[in-house]
Amino acid sequence: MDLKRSHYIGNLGASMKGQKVLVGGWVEDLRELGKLTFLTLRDVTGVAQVVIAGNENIQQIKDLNRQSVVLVTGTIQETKARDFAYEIKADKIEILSRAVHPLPIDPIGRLESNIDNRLNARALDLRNQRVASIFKLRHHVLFSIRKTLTELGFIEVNTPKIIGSASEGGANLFSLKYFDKQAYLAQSPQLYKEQLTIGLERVFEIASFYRAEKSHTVRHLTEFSSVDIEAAFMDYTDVMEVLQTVVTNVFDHMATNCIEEQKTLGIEVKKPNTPFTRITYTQAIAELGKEGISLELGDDLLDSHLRKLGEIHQSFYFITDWPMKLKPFYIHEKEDDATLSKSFDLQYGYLELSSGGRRLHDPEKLRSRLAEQGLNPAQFEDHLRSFDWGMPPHSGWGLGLDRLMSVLTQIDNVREVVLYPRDPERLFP
Ligand code: AMO
Repeated sequence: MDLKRSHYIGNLGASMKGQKVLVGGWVEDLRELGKLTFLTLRDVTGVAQVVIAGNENIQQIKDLNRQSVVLVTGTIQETKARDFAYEIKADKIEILSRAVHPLPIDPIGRLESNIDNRLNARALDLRNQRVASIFKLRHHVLFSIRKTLTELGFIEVNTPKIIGSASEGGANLFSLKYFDKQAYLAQSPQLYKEQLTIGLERVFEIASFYRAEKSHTVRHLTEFSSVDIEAAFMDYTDVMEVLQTVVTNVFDHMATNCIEEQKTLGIEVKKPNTPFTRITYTQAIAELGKEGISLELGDDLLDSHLRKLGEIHQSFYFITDWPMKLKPFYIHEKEDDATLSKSFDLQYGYLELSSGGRRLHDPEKLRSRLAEQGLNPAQFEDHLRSFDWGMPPHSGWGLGLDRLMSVLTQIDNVREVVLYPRDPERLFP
């Protein structure tokens, strides 16, 4: 049996009339019409109509279920079908794999399935073109982000996910037994990416990170994908520029490379205006005050507050200069007001997409900040050591890829844009 296909379906066309082809894929539909059977065949690039005549061939596919895998040898010919520009007249059909019915979901989407059933049968769910388009888009987004950061001089790195002590403080850590030791799953590459600036200056990582948060929202997962950068000799405003470029380049890339996917998803991405609006935390508090939400300086912005701000600022915007007390130990204070920090969040409406800032690079300051936040500096000694080896001033950010995908696809639930999402309830498949 020859498994080599001569073409992807996406590369076939009406201009190839008379040409012999060998195509393979999944049976999307099968209809008998008099002496002919029409088979709709889909591969990852597209869909084609196959016409089957002749007793032997028809007999062979008589009990064939949809979503079975077949190889078709045939000839391109004109068609009368409205939905197709050509059809393939089958000479030979080989059944490679039979789908067992009933299937757990209808991947074509004629019968609506709820998200839980779909995620339980995720591999099959991907046969739905809408779902497949999300992940084709995701691939393009990753490609664009890698391209932009590489062009800006960032080097892609891989840091450990099994770690011996917390990177972001003690809360929300998954712990695991590491032989006879205690280990944790990394919450972020924060400490590693900072250390790497002393040798590589500009680094980025795209990876999964883990948070043991029992959050049941459409934007939280226990395993999420993060794009992280860290850059020596950059201040927080410089890395905000980098973030804006990364995001707007994704829009440009999608506009030229993801036209089909946008059509399938029924969306049309529009490049956001630049520069992204910047408001300080203090301004945000004032804006909320005008809306009748009175907050003290220093209060955190809760979901309801961010929703109100999201009504005022509907696209991408930065909230900068957060109070130091709301920020992690590694964030640098502002020179002119030590109660405020050189930090920012990138928002899309109510949704926080990224946070970042300038980091402390003075080990003594870092030690006292750890202690102030109730963390034990002794547990960070491996990290603090590197600050004695020539630590440059540096800044960076972490961007939630799943949340960005949810913005780009205009799909609220991050579970839809992650292949096998993990949340407090979901550990399988
Ligand atoms: P932070 O904790 O704000 O910052 O995370 C950065 C971004 O990651 C995404 N994110 C999540 N997405 C889905 N589910 C989650 N549970 C989840 N947690 C976080 C968000 C968020 O904005 N080390 C810093 C970044 C830095 O300063 O470089 C950090 O981890 O989009």
